Amino acid sequence: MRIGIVCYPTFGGSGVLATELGKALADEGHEVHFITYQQPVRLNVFNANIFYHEVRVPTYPLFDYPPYEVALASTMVDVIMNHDLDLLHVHYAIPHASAAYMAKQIVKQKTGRNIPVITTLHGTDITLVGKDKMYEPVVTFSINESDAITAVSQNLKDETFKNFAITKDIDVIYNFVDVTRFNKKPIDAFRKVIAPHGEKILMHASNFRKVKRIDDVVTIFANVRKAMPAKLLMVGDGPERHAAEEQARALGIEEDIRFLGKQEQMEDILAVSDMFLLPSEYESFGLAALEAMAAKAVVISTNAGGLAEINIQGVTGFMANVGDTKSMSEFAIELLQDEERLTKMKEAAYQQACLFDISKIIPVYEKLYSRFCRMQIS
Ligand code: GMT
Repeated sequence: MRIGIVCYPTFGGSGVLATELGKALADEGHEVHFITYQQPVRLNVFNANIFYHEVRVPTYPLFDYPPYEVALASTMVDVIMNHDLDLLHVHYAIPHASAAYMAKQIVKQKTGRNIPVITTLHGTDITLVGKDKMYEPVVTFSINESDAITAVSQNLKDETFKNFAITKDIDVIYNFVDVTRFNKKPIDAFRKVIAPHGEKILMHASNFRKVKRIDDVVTIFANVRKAMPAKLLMVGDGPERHAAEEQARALGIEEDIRFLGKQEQMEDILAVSDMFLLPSEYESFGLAALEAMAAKAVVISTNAGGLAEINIQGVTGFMANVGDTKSMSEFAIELLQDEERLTKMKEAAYQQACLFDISKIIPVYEKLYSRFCRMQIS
């Protein structure tokens, strides 16, 4: 098939997932066309089946707000027509689903072809931004106009029905991870630099937005650090990073925390990590936690959103209510001090990640696509 993939090209989970999906589909022999405003960060391979189309947004002094959605829809039309796409798969509803609707109508008018549009909902497009009344009518309309809607967890499906007047069914297709990529041997030299005295290594990775509760990450680590020698790796960047650095200094633990910024080689960093902290206010799924589990790190998280669909209490890690840093710290300390249990839970985390292996999820997307193969002529 010839598949168009539209996503955010950044480090966020939706862009990562969409890029990994496109790469895997290309490996399966499909022709994949990425349509984004920048080369996606995980699109770091050469594959003859992968094409990249940059959305260029012409500016003009009149435009206080350059009309990205118009440029995106026009690029979609161009790619659909010139590369004879079979379908468009858009990730994150805003503004991708509405731009796809516009592109679909234009292609229909020009050629009579009805290009199928699949919209995958990822989380904040539904639970945070999409609900805003400045976006909601367009989000509801364009989701309903999609030929198929998928959500990355049961929780996100439920939230979508709760918050929007959706008239179609939503398929839950879980996010995935390539376990062979993440199940790597730790690089000894790297571990020694981070934890020269064999300290336990904890890690957090995100876009450092409010929803991630970065202050809770630092609080949990500070409690762990009081109980035992340990190091914390903070991967990613965003609005809450500065406050977290200040908090670390105020608590006197700045020497034990390394802020690594945005990183592409997540598998190398995860390979040296014992524990992954994700005390988010909400996660539709928590792809970063799944990647950590594939690298045999246990997960200490909240039980918000879809996290309970991947992190199993007492088996792959621990969960507590949002803001309950006391319980999360106690769980973390107890586990890090019990080597035998930690090893057992790391293995269980890996086994759980295997249930979400890329090899299990790609065929589900292919099956979904095949449902729309014959709806080309209206
Ligand atoms: O976590 C973020 O804020 C980024 C966001 C995104 O859209 O890139 O992540 C969302 O999609 C990921 C991939 O499906 C999920 O794993 C994350 O849980 C979800 N984030 C939230 O729901 C807050």
